[in-house]
Amino acid sequence: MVFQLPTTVSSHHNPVLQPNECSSTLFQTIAAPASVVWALVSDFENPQRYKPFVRSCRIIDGQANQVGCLRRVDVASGLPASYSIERLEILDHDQRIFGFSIVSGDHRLSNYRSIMSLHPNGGDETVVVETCVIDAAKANTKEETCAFVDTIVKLNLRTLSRVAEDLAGKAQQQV
Ligand code: A8S
Repeated sequence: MVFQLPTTVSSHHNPVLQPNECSSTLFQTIAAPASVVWALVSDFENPQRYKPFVRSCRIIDGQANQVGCLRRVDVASGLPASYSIERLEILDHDQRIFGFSIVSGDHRLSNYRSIMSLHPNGGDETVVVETCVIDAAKANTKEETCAFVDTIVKLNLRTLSRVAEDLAGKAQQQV
């Protein structure tokens, strides 16, 4: 089935870019209901549930899962960074839209922000769309920065798919 992005979210996935910014939009189809996928995506306090590089996470400012709160994410060793401070920007439970930005850390990603939207796609299938925008000014080249971010986001989405499908399968067995 060809997926048509609803107009209600199209502006989130077609950002207007400054000359020093790059963006990418990735799609992932998941064989699990949107409610199951949303439970994972919207849990700002626990990105390690589906992000394979995240070692631990804790809320360091504000109330968990309230827009404006900050989390500290510690990542696995072997990566070019060890931690990242991130702000919850959008949490729309009705439209299933989630957004966060990276505000600091010991990495070279400058002004990174990401928006994910979830779309039920018939049956028990969900399409996840993630768009991230990043400032390439301070980092290496635009292409290198984008390729690095793309690799991580792709892996996150693939893991999200596996974890959500696992959860959905287990829920079925209990019926
Ligand atoms: C996300 C997206 C990204 C996370 C990157 C791009 C990161 O957590 C990792 C390595 C880094 O060098 C930067 O959705 C940073 O989490 C895995 C620590 C921010």
